[in-house]
Amino acid sequence: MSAYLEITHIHAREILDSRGNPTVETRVEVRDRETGRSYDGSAAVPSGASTGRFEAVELRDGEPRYFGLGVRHAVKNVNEKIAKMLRGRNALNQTAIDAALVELDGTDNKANLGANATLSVSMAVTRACARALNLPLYRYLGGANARNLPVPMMNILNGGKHADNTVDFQEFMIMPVQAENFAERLRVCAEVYHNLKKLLDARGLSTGVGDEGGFAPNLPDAESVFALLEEAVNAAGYVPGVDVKFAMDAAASELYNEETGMYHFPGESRLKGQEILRDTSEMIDYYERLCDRYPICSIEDGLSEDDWDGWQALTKRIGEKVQLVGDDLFVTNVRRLEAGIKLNCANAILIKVNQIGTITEALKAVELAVKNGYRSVISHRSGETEDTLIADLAVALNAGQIKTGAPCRSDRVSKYNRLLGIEEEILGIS
Ligand code: 2PG
Ligand code: MG
Repeated sequence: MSAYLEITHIHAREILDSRGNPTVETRVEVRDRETGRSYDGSAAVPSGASTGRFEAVELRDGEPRYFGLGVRHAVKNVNEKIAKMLRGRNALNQTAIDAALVELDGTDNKANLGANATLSVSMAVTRACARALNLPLYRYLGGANARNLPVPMMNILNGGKHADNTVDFQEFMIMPVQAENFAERLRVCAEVYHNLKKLLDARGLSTGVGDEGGFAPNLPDAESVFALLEEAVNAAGYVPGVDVKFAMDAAASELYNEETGMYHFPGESRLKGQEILRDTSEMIDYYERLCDRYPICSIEDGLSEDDWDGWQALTKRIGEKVQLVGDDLFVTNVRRLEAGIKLNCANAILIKVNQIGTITEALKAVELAVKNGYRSVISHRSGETEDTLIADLAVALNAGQIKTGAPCRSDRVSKYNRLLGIEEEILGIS
């Protein structure tokens, strides 16, 4: 193995994500000092819509082009400040590279350089190293022990900020918990997805899709969604609760209103013709009822990102039976996760690399979670690119679960297809 992969060139550019908004793509070139050969790695950064308040800053230009969403400043930060600092450094020392990015930024939340700038470099450095060492990314990142293909947490019905329908909770997901390998898990999910489409069509409901490729019909509430999902699972020839379990992301910070201290359900209110509000304890009761009625094994962001007391109560009430995932609550941030662990809030963390801005910091969050018996779910953002790094990351960390949307739209399917390839490699059949 080469001891020194010298960073020789870094170049970023502005590209588009799956919603047609700008994002950063970076290419890093390294030179093996022993052989003199050069290698490169590129990476593109995703972008959220239901962004947590405590996430690292995604630097946007705020200029008229692209309605303020341009990323030319972030690109410039990569091409000038970051490139200058990292040229000559050893790309194999990911920890030192990422620490240097954090230091150069100098803020708590990457507000200076932008987490989109730092992450694109951090990811591209990882990729360049894997290429240079002729290793698949999951093997480079996870070593000899990387072996577990994740169970998809597949979002087949979109709501909240990811669609224009009346469904207030953001994501309704299926988990093929019985299928024996990844290819079979993917097949089960895709079959349920197609059956759901037929059911919607038969009822005259929309089969248009939301940002993550799941359908986005107008349905009145979570019960009606889960009832429909059960039908789709049955129609596909599987048994709900045995072959397929359900998961949801309430993205409750988006529903919470600080002035009223209540969770507002605008879509449900519209379809039911009366204002529907729930306070924290009503939300907890609601989840308990949903979990009693439907085979729900995981709830993400059931309460808002500031409601630590509520999270404690929710965890106490149903945490033994149900995976409770902190997304906006933890924002892939070790400090927030530490606080949550102390308070006994949630029992799992969603890992989104762009919430924190470097690979090393995301790995540290997973490490802390594992140490404390919290599970990790590796996740995409609602705005994605063709970059498939999270598929490799899920295998590298043996995380066991991945959230990367519906089997629809290449920005989502590319991750599933990458996992199919990884599975064959690991089984030695490619
Ligand atoms: C979430 C994500 C991804 P966004 O809330 O978990 O599904 O959505 O990227 O919009 O934050
Ligand atoms: Mg979420």
